[in-house]
Amino acid sequence: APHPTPADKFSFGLWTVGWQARDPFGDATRPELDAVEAVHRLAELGAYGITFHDDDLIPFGADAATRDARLSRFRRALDETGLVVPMVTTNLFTHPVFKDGGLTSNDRDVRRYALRKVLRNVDLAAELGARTFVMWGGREGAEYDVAKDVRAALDRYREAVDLLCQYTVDQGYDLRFAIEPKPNEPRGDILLPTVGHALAFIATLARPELVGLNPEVGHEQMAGLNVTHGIAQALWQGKLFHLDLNGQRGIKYDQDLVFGHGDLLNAFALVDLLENGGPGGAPAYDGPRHFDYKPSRTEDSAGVWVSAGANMRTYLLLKERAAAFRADPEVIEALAASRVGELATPTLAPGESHAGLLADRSAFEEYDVGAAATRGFNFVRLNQLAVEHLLGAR
Ligand code: 3MF
Ligand code: MG
Ligand code: MG
Ligand code: MG
Repeated sequence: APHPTPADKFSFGLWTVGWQARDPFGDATRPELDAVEAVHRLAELGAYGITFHDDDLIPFGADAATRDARLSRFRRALDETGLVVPMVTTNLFTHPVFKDGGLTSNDRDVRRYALRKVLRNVDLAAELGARTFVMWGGREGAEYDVAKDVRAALDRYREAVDLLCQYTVDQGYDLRFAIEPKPNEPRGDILLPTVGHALAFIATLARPELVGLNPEVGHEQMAGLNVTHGIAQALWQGKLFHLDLNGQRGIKYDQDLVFGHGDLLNAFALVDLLENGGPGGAPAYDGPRHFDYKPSRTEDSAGVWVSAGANMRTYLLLKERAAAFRADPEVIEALAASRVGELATPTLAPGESHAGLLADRSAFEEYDVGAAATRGFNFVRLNQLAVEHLLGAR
């Protein structure tokens, strides 16, 4: 089986392997993980990057001496291993002060405090060389429709993102923001719940070019949506700045399973899109392959590293399988029989206007609707070939 190397650009959140498995019904099942150990272990497994929330690395409210000590130990581990920090994010959800959100809390003082917390972390992100700053607004939402003015909340969200963009421009930082949509959990309803909502929001910003998306596989699936379609649209709009790979089985609580341990066929299509979906079959995305999963509560500390390795292994196996699928002459023939490539041909002829279309009798008056309606598209055969490649049967 393929072995991960830094060239594969795999990265992990410090909060993923560091999750102690505390859930709403039970206590932690694992001891705390030292960030320095996380860096070394991930490097040994072949990862290239580590990401974090401010509070993952520096305890909330830590004094300056503690902050400096934590940061210098972490930097030393990065230097020793060559691991990089491609992305940084802010925790605006754990502390009780954020119980009604950070950037969109009804309480204006909380909003000002939240913005200061983000700005401080933007400085740290730039200092560590991160290129992407993720914003997941887990507490930006509501349980009660009458308790949140959604239009005012979106005004405040936009005000915050516009300020952050202005700040990075004024500081000369080489940093872009990536909004991470999620439909619910921990709030009953979260603002910007899906890729589509976030894309529409970004279009209203002062500097839309500085803001894109960090879609998470499980989050779109929690909304019953096809994440591969969502990511394809983000790519189409030039907005796939980063992504969170993991697994989710259906519309239920946020499972954060290992990538591929949810909808495997959809994961296959996603890897195929990322790796082979660019012009001429080149990769469509060159950013970090970032995992945001949780080692299940049943696993001990050794199991954490087995599960971390499983994410990368599954990704590389899917990449191999997708390459074999694309190279198979029978698949090439089946794709043609399904006319998949024909969709790339513009519907109008070069330079043709509505007048040309209206004058084309073959398009309507003489079109054999009956014959076209009878013809099958052969999609099931094509999908079966994908399944057989995925199963290693071809
Ligand atoms: C929650 C998440 C978050 C975000 C993280 C990155 C705690 O469901 O997915 O993880 O990914 O905040 O910004
Ligand atoms: Mg998540
Ligand atoms: Mg999740
Ligand atoms: Mg996530």
